[in-house]
Amino acid sequence: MTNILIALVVILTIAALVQLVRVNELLSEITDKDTNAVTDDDNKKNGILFLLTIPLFMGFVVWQMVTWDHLLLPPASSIHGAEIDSLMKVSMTLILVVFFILTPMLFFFAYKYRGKKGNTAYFFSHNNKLEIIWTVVPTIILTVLIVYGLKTWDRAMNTNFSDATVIEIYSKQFDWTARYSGLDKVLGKSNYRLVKGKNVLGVDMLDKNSSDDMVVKEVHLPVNKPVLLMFRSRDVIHSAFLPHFRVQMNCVPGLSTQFAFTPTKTTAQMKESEGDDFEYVLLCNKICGSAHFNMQMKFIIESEEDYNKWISSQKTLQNTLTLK
Ligand SMILES: [Cu+2]
Repeated sequence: MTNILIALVVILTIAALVQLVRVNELLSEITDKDTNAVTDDDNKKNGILFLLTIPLFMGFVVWQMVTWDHLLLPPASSIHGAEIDSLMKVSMTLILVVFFILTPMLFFFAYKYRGKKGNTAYFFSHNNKLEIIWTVVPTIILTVLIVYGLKTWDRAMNTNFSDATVIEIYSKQFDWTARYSGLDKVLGKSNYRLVKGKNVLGVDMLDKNSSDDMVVKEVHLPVNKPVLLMFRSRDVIHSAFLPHFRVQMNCVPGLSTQFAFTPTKTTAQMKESEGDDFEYVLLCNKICGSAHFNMQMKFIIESEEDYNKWISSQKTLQNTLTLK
């Protein structure tokens, strides 16, 4: 029923528009005037509308920035994240300065140089000085930004993780599972063919590195210690996203990807500044299916002492898979 009503409204609107055009044509025949001709008066009205757009539009932009500022992420909780934040700040400042100068100019010129009978445009074919300025200035600014961006990217992706805690992050529709590499810091081999019963990650228990691995549903990490996350996917492409640490990496079936970073603030510290219900969370940032929105896992950053207490209370795979 609703669809029929919508179709009816669309048809009637089109019919009304056609009739309006027809009326316009008849009018111009009766009065012998071209009703479509643009007059000075029309140009002036449009020019004033352009002028009014400047305070209204710019005011709306500023209002949005102030009103929705609290929805932005808090400052990064990782070493490389702070550098990414600085890069973002520099880029946004440049963009906003240019935006706030150029946009009012655009609308003001539309008003100032509006059409007027008898007005002709000033003609010049070439200006070397202008061309040099609008080529050289953006080139320098963009080169600086790109080199700065590449260096930040390089430092974020090429960290020293030789003494990092190694954790596998395993994704499937629609949840995450983590596997700690245990005392040997080496993850046991795995194969999707071995996924069966309790062995949800398909860990190869014949590999000697597997026995001390620990499978958990909540990741704990010591603060200020590097961690290396190794991603795997069982079914489709997922994207591991840890917004507070500025970490994101695709999880691709059949391909191993990784990301190393160092958390700098504990969950308790974040609760102090962001409120009691704050939690670090790992989200999926690739629309991977119907329950994609609910694909998340808690990350807890704590003191080394608390972390050691927690990790020593976890069961190894040797205990959970082989004893039964
Ligand atoms: Cu997903």
